[in-house]
Amino acid sequence: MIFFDMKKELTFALNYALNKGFQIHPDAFKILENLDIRKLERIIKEIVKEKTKQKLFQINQDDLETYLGIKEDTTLQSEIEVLFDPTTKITTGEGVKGYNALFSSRFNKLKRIISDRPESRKLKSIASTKTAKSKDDLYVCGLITSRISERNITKLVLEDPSGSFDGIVFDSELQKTAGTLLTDQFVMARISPGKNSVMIIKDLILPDIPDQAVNKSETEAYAVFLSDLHIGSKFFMEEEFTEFVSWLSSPDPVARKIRFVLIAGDIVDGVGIYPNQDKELVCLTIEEQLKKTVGLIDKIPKNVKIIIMPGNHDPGRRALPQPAIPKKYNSDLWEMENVVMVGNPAVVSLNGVKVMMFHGQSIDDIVKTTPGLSYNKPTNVMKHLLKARHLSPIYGSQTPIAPEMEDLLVIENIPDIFHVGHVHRAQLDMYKGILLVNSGSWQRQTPFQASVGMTPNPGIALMVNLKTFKVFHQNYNSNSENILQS
Ligand code: D5M
Ligand code: ZN
Ligand code: FE
Repeated sequence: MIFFDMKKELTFALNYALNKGFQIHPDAFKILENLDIRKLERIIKEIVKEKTKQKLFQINQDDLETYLGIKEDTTLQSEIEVLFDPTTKITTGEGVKGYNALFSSRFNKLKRIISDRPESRKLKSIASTKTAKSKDDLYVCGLITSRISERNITKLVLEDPSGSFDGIVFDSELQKTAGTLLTDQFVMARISPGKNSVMIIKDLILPDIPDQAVNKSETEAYAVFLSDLHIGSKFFMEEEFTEFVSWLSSPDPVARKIRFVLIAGDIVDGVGIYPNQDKELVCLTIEEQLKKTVGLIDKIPKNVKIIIMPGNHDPGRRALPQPAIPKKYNSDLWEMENVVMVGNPAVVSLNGVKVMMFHGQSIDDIVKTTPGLSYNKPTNVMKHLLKARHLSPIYGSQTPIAPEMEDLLVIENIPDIFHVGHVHRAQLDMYKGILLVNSGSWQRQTPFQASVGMTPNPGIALMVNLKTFKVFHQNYNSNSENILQS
C-alpha cells in the first residue's frame, strides 16, 4: 500500500487499523479513499471494534459497503418497457396526399381526445353551422389555419374536414388565450352568429390534460434526465460529464439508487448540421463521435439502464418523428446490454412511471410566434404543448415534419413525467401533476448561441426519485450563474 501522497486523515485511519493487526483489502482501500475525511476516523474505529469482536482481521469491500449502507440494493426495481416508439411506424407518405392524411389523422385523434369534455356533445361540423337557424351557441372544432390580431380584435380561421370557419374574438380576456394559439393547433370553439353574418367566438377550449392519478414506482429507484451532450463538439464538457459518470459509481446514497439514465437527443454534435460546423468539431465523423459516446457511456454501471433518443444533431433523419439512431452508424450502441435505443418522440415506462421523451425541436418555432414565451422558461413552452396535446403543432416553419399517414406527434398517452431538451436550459416544473423536466445540456455556450444572446446552464444532472417524485440535481458547472431556476 502506498502511503505516499495520501491525505493525513487517511494515513491515520490506515495506521490505526494496521496497528490493531488488520489487513485492508485494496477494494476497501478504494472506498476509504473516496470517503469524506471528516468521517474516516469514526468509521474505521467502528469497523475495527466490530470485527475484533468477530475475530476477523481483514477489512474488505463488503464490510465497508454494509457499514456505509451503500451495498447494492437488489430490491430496487429497474423495469423498463417501451410503450411508444415511432421507429417501426415511420412510413413517410409522399406529397400532398401524405399531408392530407397527416392533418386528418391529427384532427381525428384530437377530436377523440376532446370528446371527453361535456361540451363536445354539442359539437357540429363547420359546414352545418353555415345553415344553422338557431340563435343558441354552437360548438365547432378544428385546426387553426390563421390567427390575426388587429387593433382590438383577434380573427381566427378554423378548419375541419367539412370546411373552414372565420370567427372574431372581441372579449379582451379571451383574446389573450387566442393570442397564444399556434398555427395548425387543434381547438374547440363556442360560437354564435353576430350582426352582419359575423361569427363571434365566445370561448376557446383546448384538449388539455384532465385531472388524473400519477403512477409511481414501488421502490425508490432514481432516474437521471440528460440531453444535448453534443459529443464531438469542441464545446462538449467532456471533463464535467466524465466526472458525473464516475459519480454514478460512487458511494453517494443517491448514486447507489440510480437505475435509469435517459438521454433526450443531441447525443452527438453531428456533421454538416450548420454551416462551417467542422471548425467547431473535435471528431469530424459521425462514426468517430458515436465511438466516443460508447466509450463514455460504457463507464455507467451496468445495473443502470440507458435510454437513447435522437435529436436534430443525431444521424437518422431530420424530420419528426425521428427513428432511433440507425445501427449502421454504430452497432455497439445497439448491442450494449443495458442500452435501449428509441425514436423521437418516445414513451417509456420506468417501474410503471410513464415518461414521455421529446427532443423539443418545436420550441424554436413556438417561442418565435407566441407572446410571453421565451428560451429562458422552456417548461412554460412544455405546458403549452401539453395543453395543445401535440408535440409540434406548427407545420411549415423551421421544424421539419414528415408527411406520415398517422400523426405520431399527438399526445395520446398522458405521461407522469415529460422529458424535453434542445434549448440547453435545465429547468423543472409541474403541470396537472405531470413533472416537467428540461434536462439542459453538457455543451458550453457556442459562438452561435452567444451571438443571439442565448445563455445555456450546462453541466446540471437532474434526477428524480421515482417513488416520491422528489427531485435532486448535481451541478458540474463552476460558473455560479448557471443555477437551476424554476
Ligand atoms: O440547439 C440549441 C438551441 O439553439 C435551440 O434552441 C436552437 C438554437 N439554435 C441553434 N442553432 C441555431 C440556428 N442556426 N438558428 C436558430 N436557432 C438555433 P441545438 O439543437 O443544440 O443546435
Ligand atoms: Zn442541442
Ligand atoms: Fe437540439
